[in-house]
Amino acid sequence: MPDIIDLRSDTVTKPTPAMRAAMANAEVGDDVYAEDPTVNRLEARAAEVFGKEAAIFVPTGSMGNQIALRLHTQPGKEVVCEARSHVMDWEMGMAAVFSGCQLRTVPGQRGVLRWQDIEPALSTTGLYYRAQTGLLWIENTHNMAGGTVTPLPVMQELVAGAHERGLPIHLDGARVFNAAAALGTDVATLTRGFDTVNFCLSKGLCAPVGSMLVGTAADIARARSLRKALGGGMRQAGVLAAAGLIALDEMPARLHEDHANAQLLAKRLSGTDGLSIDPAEVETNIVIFGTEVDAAGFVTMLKQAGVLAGAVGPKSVRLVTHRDVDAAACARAAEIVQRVSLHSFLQA
Ligand code: TLP
Repeated sequence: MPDIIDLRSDTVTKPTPAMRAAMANAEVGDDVYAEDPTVNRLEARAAEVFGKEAAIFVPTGSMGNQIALRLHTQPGKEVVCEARSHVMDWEMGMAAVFSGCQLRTVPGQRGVLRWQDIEPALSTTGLYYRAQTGLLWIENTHNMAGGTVTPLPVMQELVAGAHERGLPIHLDGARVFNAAAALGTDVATLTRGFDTVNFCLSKGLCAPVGSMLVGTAADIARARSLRKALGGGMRQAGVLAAAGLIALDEMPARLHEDHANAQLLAKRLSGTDGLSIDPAEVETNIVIFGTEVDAAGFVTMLKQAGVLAGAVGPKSVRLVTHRDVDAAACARAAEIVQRVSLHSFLQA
């Protein structure tokens, strides 16, 4: 049996040896009483790194996002987001369930929304017979568009536009460190002005569990009760936060390796019969290519050949690079994808 190359997601990364050691030795307490010193340190550090007043540790990115959505809205409001954003595709309709809101989606250019795309979708006139916009929602990098990056001037334009209209703006920054690495900037600069930012420790940053929501002290204080309402009040969570601190401080510096491996994959796959991919469109660690055959069937064949990938559309397949798959394994994965493509192409 060849080794399996797992490119389904960067969520599959295992904690590093340094993380495991820190977890074993973590100082802990009951975090529902705010008595876990390691969680408290992680929250203080996250706020500092993002230049915000406060932060809260949550079990998942989905929970961080849903807490933010509830913080900024009231039932009956609209949340304007990109058409294929995670909150739309993968968060189980929770905007409606937990916050009583509906999503108004706007297609971006390869996932990137500009103010000119958003403005016509806003409803802020106060008309009594029209649901009003309550929140703007941006995703950077954009997952389903293939890890695309919203550049700094666009981020600034979105913040300015939102605030001019009196609207809060949230960033689903699950992979915001990838965006910052691709742009050669830091996350505090990239997210300046956003009312809240959610980012994940458990994706490319390799922590086993956890995300952070950062924002004002008042919002994060309210977020604590919303987290508890969702069942996210953890007890000796310092064992997780210990890994999170390493994820936050040490792992962003290596993300460019994942980006280089994604380029390697894209370049090797471009020009393969039966596949469509433009390496110039791969900006971070996510590679989405088109297939001529059914994507789910293609993914099954890939699995049999030793590569795990994800079908993200009827004819599109996603590969995500991460720390646990090095350049040699990515090169091997590219060969396998090409072989499977040729096989399915000949069969079709
Ligand atoms: N993304 C996962 C899947 O849910 C699709 C992945 O494998 O990429 N925002 C964004 C942009 C995300 O990509 C994800 C997870 C989340 C939020 C949710 O994070 P978790 O999985 O921690 O709830």
